[in-house]
Amino acid sequence: MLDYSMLYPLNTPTRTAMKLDGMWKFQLDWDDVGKDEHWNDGIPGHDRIPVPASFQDFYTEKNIREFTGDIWYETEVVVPGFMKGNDVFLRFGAATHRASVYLNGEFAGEHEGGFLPFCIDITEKARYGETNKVVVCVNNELTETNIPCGRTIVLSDGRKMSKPYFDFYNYSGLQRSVYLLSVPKSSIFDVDTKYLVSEGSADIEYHVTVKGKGDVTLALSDEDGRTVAVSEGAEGVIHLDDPHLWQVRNAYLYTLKIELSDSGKVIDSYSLEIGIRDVRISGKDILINGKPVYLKGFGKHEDSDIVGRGFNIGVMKRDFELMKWIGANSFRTSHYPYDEEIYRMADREGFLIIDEVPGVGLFESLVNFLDAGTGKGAKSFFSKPTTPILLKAHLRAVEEMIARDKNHPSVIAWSLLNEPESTDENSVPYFEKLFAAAHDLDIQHRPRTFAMESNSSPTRCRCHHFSDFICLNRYYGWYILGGYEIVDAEKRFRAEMDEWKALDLNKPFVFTEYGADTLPSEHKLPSVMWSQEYQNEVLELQHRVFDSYDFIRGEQVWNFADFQTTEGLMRVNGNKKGIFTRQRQPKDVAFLLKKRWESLPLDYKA
Ligand code: GCB
Repeated sequence: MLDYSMLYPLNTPTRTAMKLDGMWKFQLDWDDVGKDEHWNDGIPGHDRIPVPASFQDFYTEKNIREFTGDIWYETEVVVPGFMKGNDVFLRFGAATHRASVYLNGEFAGEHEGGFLPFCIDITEKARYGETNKVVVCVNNELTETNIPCGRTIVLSDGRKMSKPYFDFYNYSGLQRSVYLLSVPKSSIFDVDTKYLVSEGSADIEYHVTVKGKGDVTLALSDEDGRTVAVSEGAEGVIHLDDPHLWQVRNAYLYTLKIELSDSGKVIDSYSLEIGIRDVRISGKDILINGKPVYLKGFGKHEDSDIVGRGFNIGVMKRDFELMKWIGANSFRTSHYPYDEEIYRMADREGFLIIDEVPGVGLFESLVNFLDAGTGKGAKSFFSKPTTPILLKAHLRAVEEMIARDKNHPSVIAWSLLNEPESTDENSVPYFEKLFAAAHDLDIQHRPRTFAMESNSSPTRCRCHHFSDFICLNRYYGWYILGGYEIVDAEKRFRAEMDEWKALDLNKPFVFTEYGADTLPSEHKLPSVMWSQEYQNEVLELQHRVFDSYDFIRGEQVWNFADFQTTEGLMRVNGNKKGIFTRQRQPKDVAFLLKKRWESLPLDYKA
């Protein structure tokens, strides 16, 4: 079990969550001297930078944008006197990829892994009623012992450089909100919920984990604030007749208010928004509340102008409006868990999420999106001496992701890896442990999967049997047989799908990636690769094939929007496979998708 609570930070009658966002002092550690020179006592310089944000895109100097190493932040916080007697934490939404935290010069804690929250306990170290100095040393170096995988090289002038084994820019820093959090000594530490939906009623099973002691009571209220059920005890089942179910694109959220009391006095209270729904795979069907669902949507990224991967509430709103406009019902959090606000919004809007851990780059290649399709670059990734260390970090991220996201009705599945080298014999024991952990950590036992690249073909992939539904990333007509050869791309694609069909897995298949790079400036008749016309042709080809196989139960196009990557021959200032531009305006293909998705019924092919 994690030693801190992953509950979303809320202000309640017993808890205080103060956002520390704003302009923080900022210093890059060019000469790697920060620790020796005791920057933990206070960082040098006068520069200030917004938190949350990626640090890279504010500056005009390339050396700053490409900086790899220790990135220091500092702020001051008054810890109010009323917090004394409570447990007090600094809660970081994420620090990419690892961080050490100091309070008033003293080391307070650290965390590895760049896309999930962590709490640093400052109860003992805080000066109550006074100003406290918070210093954070974030490090953004990529390694093969942490996810996402990559390496860090040293250039001839001594500078370090990030070499990701994945296709998104290594944005880093404090990219999500930071909170000062005060929680009672005895508190509600965690809650698990599970739903059994039947005709005209539902059972809500709950387990509350308490730190310290107290009596647990619960009250469930509907969207009008009316209490519809109450319960007592840390574990139990709430029965509801005629429940409002949480449905795809038609959400209904109840509020579960949990109180912890001692001798009749409330000592902690926490409210969770829940949606009553169950998720199951049965044969080729993905079932939500027993009804088959066809997934339509996107692989996304957290990525936008200026703030990079920093959470941007305005961009989030725009993205949901565009997804509604185009008729989507789902997305995958490729290739890392997103900011918690995004799941809360998906809960409210009725979108389905395939939640992905940052298990990307487990295929040693600097252009793995290209090499993966050809088999080039495969080097037995899971056979390295460092694999056990990587697995430990990976399992930890799975635990943190599930602890954080398990109560979101929008989250319908866990994706445990993206495009790993699952052709390596040694991938099998690695996958076994990941998939078992995901099963054990989630009382809802949501379906588990991983996204497979082309090299993981029906005959060569050794791990697809672990997946409860199969996710394929395929680029027929782009990396494979693009341009005038597209006619053969369709044949090759159908041949692969026939092989999958012959295996008769009796599982749903979802395309978690397909698409073509497209410059919004390019129109060409007849089409050429990179033109808007060609993007339409590639998607039409893919859709023809999808429509021919009844076991294909979802399509999530790559990508929702153009996004930043490392510079290189294959990327024109980023990946341009967006259906929307990075500024969130439609390319021509958006209208093609809108027409298709608005016409496909939710239970398509069932
Ligand atoms: C993939 C990767 C994704 C890349 C994409 C591409 O297979 O999963 O991260 O961005 O291909 O566009 O090459």
